[in-house]
Amino acid sequence: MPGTRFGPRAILEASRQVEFYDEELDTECYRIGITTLREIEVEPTNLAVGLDRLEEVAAQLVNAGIIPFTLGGEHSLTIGPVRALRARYPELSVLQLDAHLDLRADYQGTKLSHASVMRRVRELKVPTVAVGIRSVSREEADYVHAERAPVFLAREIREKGLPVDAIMAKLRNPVYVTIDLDAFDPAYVPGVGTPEPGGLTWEEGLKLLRAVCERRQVVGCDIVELNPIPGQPASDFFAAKLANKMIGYLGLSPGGPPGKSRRGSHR
Ligand SMILES: [Mn+2]
Repeated sequence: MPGTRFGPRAILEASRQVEFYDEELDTECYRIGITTLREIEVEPTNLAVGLDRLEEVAAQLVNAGIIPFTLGGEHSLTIGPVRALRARYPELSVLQLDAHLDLRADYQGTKLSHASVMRRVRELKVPTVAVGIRSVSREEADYVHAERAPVFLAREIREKGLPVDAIMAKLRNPVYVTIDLDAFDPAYVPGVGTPEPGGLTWEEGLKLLRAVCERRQVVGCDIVELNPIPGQPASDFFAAKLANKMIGYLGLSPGGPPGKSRRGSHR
């Protein structure tokens, strides 16, 4: 379903309804220090230029000690900030929450497709760890097998619970977190480009995101693939609240937010 270009605006609109105070963290998440940049204009006919621009902006933020947090938009955008962070952190790895592996060599005639973004990330020698997967092509299955890429299937998480320690063991430091909203069950987030049944719960997602922020330095993240459904704001609000939660968890990262001393009030 097309329409993810309306995602970022819908998240910002919905964010007005999110409580500042977070009962889990006993803090107002924004106090970590946040600012919202203007939308980056991307010509649909020239995605490569838009991604270069996004990389450029992310690099400026990273050099200024700021964590780039990108709202999408198509999952293809992830390559921009990851390129910028890879240049700064050679040990970077990526935690991917997603229904799909996005590991195709190319898709519909382009290498910059949302369906091949993680393949592009791995070509930068950045290891990726995929969680929530439940839709895989034969090509991707073969690739995962050959590359021994770590994949945590949604079905196994449903049966045995979320293996937080096993997931964390696959991640180096620092970490970039990419959240494709279709990782979550469409019962929670029906407004995505490609809804797939059998996804993660809200609680599982938060548990994993908190764990990665507590145990690794998270240097960048994104929330992508929101495709707002007019008159049905649940998905938009889900994404906005998730962004707020993630901002709160970033304050738990070892060393805290870059450029600032760690706040002592977190539990
Ligand atoms: Mn994806």
